[in-house]
Amino acid sequence: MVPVSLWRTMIKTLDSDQRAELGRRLPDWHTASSRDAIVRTFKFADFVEAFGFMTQVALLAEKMDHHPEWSNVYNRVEITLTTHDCNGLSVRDVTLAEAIDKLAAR
Ligand code: HBI
Repeated sequence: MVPVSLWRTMIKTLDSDQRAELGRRLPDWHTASSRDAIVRTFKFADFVEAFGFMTQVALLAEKMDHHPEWSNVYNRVEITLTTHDCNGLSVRDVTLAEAIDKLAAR
């Protein structure tokens, strides 16, 4: 068993091959301008739809132990993903972004 303190330091930022793949794997996301992160804005019919989506993402994030930075204004939800444990984009962000895309497509 790897201790949790060590596990957290084992996560690495994406390499250049993985970054080159981002456009294909996550076409609806863009990279943030000021930091190593990805961003997507979701728009829903109304606040209840937006908040329902956020509730689903929150449960998923807790299950994955990987959490979004986000903001909500009425029917819009902006999600930023980055990994604090490695101070940049990691596979955890890509995995969570793909799972969020699936939720949004339902
Ligand atoms: N969420 N976005 C994000 N980045 C992290 O590094 C992270 C997280 N959720 C939990 C988590 N790390 C744990 O590994 C601890 O660092 C709390």
